[in-house]
Amino acid sequence: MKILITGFAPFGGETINPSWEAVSKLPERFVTEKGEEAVLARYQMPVSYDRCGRVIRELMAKEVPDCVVCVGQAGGRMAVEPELIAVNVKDAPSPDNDGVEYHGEPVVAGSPDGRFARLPVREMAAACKARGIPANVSFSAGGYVCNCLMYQVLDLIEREYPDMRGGFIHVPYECRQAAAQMKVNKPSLPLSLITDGLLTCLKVL
Ligand code: PCA
Repeated sequence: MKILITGFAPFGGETINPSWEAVSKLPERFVTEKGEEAVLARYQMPVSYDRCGRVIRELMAKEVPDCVVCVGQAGGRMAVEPELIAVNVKDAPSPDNDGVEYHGEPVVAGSPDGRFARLPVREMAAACKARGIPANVSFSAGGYVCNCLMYQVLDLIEREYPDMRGGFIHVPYECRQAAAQMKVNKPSLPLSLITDGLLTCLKVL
């Protein structure tokens, strides 16, 4: 099984993004719970509403994976969170890394309001918890670039790659980020645990 996995570049004044830190530390090959050999193709995504869709479309065409798993930082969350659904809206108070803001525009005009992940999100969260890693199924990926990317992956799968699976996992700050922001008491997990959580999710595939 080939898995295309992405993490994001840093944004919002951070110098690291735990999604990319963790994705880049995942082993390139591993065996899933079902005993299947899995190989990863890893890429960093730009924090850009307008560019992320083009980049993922090119990567999906180039790699033709069995499964696409995109990962992003959700500062303030406390657990590894597979996302259940992406919504067809771009809406966030902050600009992306290109300085672009959206306030209510659709991700893909004319497409459905929401698209469900094509990943075993409940099994992923349960497998993490069984290993002692905080995890939950999340019911909202937000309205910023992560949701925008997730929606486009699922829209592409629906239209062009019916046999592909795909979805999104949000991860909390890692401890280095929380240490740098101690004034605001943000929750965080050690990078090793975030990486282990992602691998645990992937092994459920
Ligand atoms: N998190 C942001 C975008 C990039 C990232 O890592 C989000 O949750 O939308």
